[in-house]
Amino acid sequence: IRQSLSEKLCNAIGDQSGRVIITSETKDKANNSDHFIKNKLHVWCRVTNGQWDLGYIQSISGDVVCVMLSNTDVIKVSMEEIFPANPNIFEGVEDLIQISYLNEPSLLYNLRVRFSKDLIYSKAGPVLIAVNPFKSVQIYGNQILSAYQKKALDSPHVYAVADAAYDEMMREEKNQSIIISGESGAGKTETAKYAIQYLEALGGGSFGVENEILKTNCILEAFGNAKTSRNDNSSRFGKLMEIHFSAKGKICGAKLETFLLEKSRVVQLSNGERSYHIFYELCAGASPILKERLRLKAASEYNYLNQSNCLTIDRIDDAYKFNKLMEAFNIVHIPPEYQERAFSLLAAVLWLGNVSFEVIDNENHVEVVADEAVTNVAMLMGCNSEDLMVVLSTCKLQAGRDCIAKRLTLRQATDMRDSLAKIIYASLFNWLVEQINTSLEVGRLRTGRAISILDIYGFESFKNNSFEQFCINYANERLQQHFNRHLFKLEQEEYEGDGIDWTKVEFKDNQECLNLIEKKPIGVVSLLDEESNFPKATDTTFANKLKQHLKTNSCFKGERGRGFRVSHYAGEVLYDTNGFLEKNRDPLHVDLIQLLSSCKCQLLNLFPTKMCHKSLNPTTFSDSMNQSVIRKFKGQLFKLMSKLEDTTPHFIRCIKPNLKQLPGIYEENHVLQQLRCCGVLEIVRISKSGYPTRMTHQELAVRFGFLLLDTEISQDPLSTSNAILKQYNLSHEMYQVGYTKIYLRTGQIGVLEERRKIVMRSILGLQKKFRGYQS
Ligand code: AD9
Ligand code: MG
Repeated sequence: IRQSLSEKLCNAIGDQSGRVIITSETKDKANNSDHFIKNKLHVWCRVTNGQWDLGYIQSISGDVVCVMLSNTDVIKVSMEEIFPANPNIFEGVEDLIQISYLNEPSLLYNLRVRFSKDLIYSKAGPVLIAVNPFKSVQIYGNQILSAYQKKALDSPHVYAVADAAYDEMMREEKNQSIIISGESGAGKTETAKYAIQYLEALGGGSFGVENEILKTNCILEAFGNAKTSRNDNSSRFGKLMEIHFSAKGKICGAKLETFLLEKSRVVQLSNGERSYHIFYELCAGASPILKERLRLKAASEYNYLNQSNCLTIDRIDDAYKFNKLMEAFNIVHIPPEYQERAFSLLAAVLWLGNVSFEVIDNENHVEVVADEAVTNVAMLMGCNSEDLMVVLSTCKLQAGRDCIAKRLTLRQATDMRDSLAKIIYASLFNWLVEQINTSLEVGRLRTGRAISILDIYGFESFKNNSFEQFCINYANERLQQHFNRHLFKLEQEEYEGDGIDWTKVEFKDNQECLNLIEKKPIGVVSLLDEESNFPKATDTTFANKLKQHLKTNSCFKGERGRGFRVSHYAGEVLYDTNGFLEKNRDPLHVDLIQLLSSCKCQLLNLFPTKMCHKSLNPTTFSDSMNQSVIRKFKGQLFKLMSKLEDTTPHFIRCIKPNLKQLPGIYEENHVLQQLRCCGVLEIVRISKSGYPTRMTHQELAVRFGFLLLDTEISQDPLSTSNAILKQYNLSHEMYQVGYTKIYLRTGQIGVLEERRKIVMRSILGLQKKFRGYQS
């Protein structure tokens, strides 16, 4: 059926790659409209609102095609707007490479058909596509999990990806990675959890840590996730979970690495967004005794939380989540007294936001209003409230040998207060990660076997985009390059290097955008650092520098004032440089450090950090050995990428079907944009025409060469391989012979193995007969 339909369509309208081609023959046929209409060619047709509809070609005149749509309307469109549609038997296939006519509407339709049946997973060659269902789907849990484990199920699933990674790790003794990407709200964090769930079930049983890994997620999400306008549970940090396995394949430990937490969220929120979940969970779920001890009020009483007109999330019970968090704390062995210290610090942060200032002179200098807010902060931090008030309203200046105190203006004092809140929160987050790591490290052995699961914050484009979005999108560009390198570049380079016939598949390279960001000496990162080191620089001078130096890069567009645009792989983003310099410098005021080290109990016990050992000479310095935030982040990303390069990657691409975060809605244009930016069509094309199995000539000869006659075994490996393939009667389109390897199309290794088995069986049969004859 497939062949006859193919021939029919190819003759008249399309080529295998999907773009409609009108050959002279088809033009002749077009003139003979009777014939054409009789054939009623089935096509996808782009209708006025940009959507695709199925229809039948009625006639063709020049470049204009008349198509009868499914609702019987007849429209005229240009050739550019139609693509051959696939016969029904290809509807909703598991792997997009099975689609006969590859084009965007066919891919979109195939995923839509699957999505409507709750088949949220599909394959695009080696990549798993996961379309977020935004509802609970009955495809997880022990039964399904064990079916994948027993290989009784093999349809596309995150479990199948985890299973393949595990098998490969055990077989090849090579570290693996599961790299999950997609825009904000596409489902990365959920997918990562299912992958971990599978590995926990597969590798459980010996060391006991396996139950802890998933539980740590609950803690990390409480402290590192928040509601944004894109996702009610948006990760505001990146994480790499490395799970270690013993030689027998049992989980023997895990290590968590996190990347750049969005600190600004603690003090500043956009309308409709929330701060970190933990604040609301604590306010809603703390017991009356704990509330009393923390002087805790309702979330609505705190300025840091009530500024955005959003205190709750639909269908989320913060108090219930708080109880779950307490359970998780116990599972990872955080002792109750430390739990309470952590809660005290959270309450201190909340009360800090309520600390207010009174202007006392014409120059806008302030003093702290001595109310319950400031006394509560001091009590919760374990410091003297007088000292706290001094630190929040003055700064010490070195004048020769003397140190004089200077009053702060309202703006400076507010910044100082917010800065303290951010330090406390970020340190608390880092401390938690340390606690989790200590707990997960039990039994960690250096076996060389590990699977790393990467879940970072997805690509973001808001109405207002600042330094945080810049960092998040930069990380996504790096990840996209890793994806491109493995799926397009390395694969094709291997074909070309080994001298096989190969028509290059073009893909959207994002090198130009990465150059814009990180090229030395002039890229956004280095210009940002340069300006950050220059005391007189402002966000406007920074924006001007960008415009002056980067205008030749095609991914850059300067805007009036402080804005600039970047064409990212996933779309264009307009950034506002307001706050870039300050956030990049991330100054840590000496007075704050001194205050923190004076705190009697909680803080110092919790954070024996490097910050206390630093020289106290300069009045401010940046976090972590004077490195700017972006430089440190860039360093982390480079380290991450080189770590991933040492693993065999398994890619999962999450797709967000609609912006409303609702089930059952499949917005074609939005899905298409995501499929385009990660090059799904091109991946399918490469996989379809590519050669996923490869063996060296030597390997081929050892496994399949036993049938060759001596005369056919040549010194030249190429000729030996050719002789073997001839013996096994493999058709020419199914393989290519390279200088060093033989390249086989999908499924061909199975054909070879099957033929080998038949030959082996008949040889054994002959031997038996021969022996019988002899005896
Ligand atoms: V972000 O970049 O951290 O802002 P993610 O991580 O890509 O984003 P997340 O995993 O948080 O998105 O998914 C968003 C929401 O989609 C979840 O809170 C779930 O409500 C929903 N979701 C995602 N995947 C699934 C799933 N497999 N089944 C059911 C899902 N719901
Ligand atoms: Mg996430």
